[in-house]
Amino acid sequence: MIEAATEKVPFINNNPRLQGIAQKIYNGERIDASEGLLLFNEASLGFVGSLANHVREKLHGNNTYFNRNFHIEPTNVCVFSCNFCAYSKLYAQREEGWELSMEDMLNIVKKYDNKPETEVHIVGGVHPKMNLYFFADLLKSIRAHRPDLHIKAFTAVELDYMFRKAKVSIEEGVKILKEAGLNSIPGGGAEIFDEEIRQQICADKVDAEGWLEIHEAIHNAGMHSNATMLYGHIEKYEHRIDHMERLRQLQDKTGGFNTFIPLKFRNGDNDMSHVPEVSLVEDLKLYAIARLYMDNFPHIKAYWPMLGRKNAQLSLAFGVDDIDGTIDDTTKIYSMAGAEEQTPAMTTEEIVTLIKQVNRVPVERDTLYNTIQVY
Ligand code: V47
Ligand code: SF4
Repeated sequence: MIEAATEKVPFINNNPRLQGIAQKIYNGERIDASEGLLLFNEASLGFVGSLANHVREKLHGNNTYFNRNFHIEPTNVCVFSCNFCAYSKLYAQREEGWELSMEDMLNIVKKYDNKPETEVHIVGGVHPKMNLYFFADLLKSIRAHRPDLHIKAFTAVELDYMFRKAKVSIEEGVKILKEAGLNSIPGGGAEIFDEEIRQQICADKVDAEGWLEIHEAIHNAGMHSNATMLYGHIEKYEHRIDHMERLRQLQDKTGGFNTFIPLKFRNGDNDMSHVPEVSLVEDLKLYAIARLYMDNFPHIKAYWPMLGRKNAQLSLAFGVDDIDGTIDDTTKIYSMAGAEEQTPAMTTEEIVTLIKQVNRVPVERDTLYNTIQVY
C-alpha cells in the first residue's frame, strides 16, 4: 500500500469529486470502484497523469526498470480460438504453425550461454500433445544447463489445461513444476474477467475464477506472478475497473503479484479486425488510472513491443515505471497482430538511452526487482 501522508493536494480541478479523489491520492488512501469509473468518464489525461506521476515518484522516484530476458515460444498450435489472437493455429492446421522440440528449445537457451540475460520467458499456444511432464522435463533441463536463470513460464491458461489433462489438482501441478525449476509465472491469459465480454472474445479458455485460483496457488507456493489486462476492444470502462478490482483483492490476500501490465488490443489479422484500436490518449489514461487504482501493485509495466518505443517512453510520465526487457526478437504474439514492433529487439544501450531521454534513471533489475545495475 502507498504510505499515508497529510500533504494538501494543490488545487487542480474545479469538479469537487475529482478534487476529492486527488486529495485521497495525496493522502495515500485507496480509491473505490465508483471513483475509478469517474476517472475514466470525466477526468482529463493531464489530471490522471499528474496524479499517477505523483504516485509513481513516491514509490520509485525516477527509477525505471528493465530486465534482460529472452523468450521461448514452444508452439503456436492451440486448442483454443480466442477471437483477438492472430498467432495461433488449430491442431488440424498445425503444419502452418510451429512446434519446437525439447532440443530446439534447449538450443535457444544455449544461444545465451555466457550472456548477461537473467530471465527466460516461456509462453505459447496450448498444444494438446505437449503435456505437464514434457514441460516439467523442459524446466529440469534448462535448470540443469543454467542454474542461475530465472524461469518465468506458462500462463494460467496453459497451466489450467496441463493440470486438467494430467488429472492433477492445481496445488499438485504447481508443486511438480516448482520442483522441476519454475520460478514464477507471467501475467497472460487474464484478458478481461467479466463473463459476458469473455464469452465474446475468448469463450473456451479458463474463466476469471480459474485464472485467479491458479495465481493464488502460485503465490501460496511462494512464487510470484504478473497480471495483464487486454483492453481497448469491446469492453467498457466498468469492465476494466471490475478486472482491476478482482486483481487488487487477490493482491490484498497474497501480495504475490509483482507487476500489472495493460496490453493494448491490436486488430491486425484476427477475427476482431473490424474493432478499431483505441488512441494513444486512451492508452496513457489507462496506464495512469491503473497506477492510481492498483495501489497494492508495486509496478506498472508498459510492454514496448506492443506499444512501440516512443509511446512506451511517453508512458513513463503516466504512472509506468517498468518497460520490460531487451527481448531480443524472440516473441511473435504482437508482431503477428500488427504491433508497432515487427522484430522487437532493443539492446541495453537503446533501452538506457530511451529512459535517459526523458530524465529518468534506468535500473536493470532481475525478475523479482532486485537491482542489478543503475545506469
Ligand atoms: O494473454 C494476444 C495478448 C497475451 C493480442 O508477464 C494480444 O511479464 C493485443 O501476457 N492484441 C500474452 N494483445 C502476452 C503476455 C505478456 C507479455 C509480456 C510480458 C508478460 C509478463 C506477459 O498477449 C495474451 C493476450 O492478452 N494478446 N493477442 C492482440 N491481438
Ligand atoms: Fe491460444 Fe493464447 Fe491465442 Fe488464445 S491467445 S488462441 S489461448 S495462443
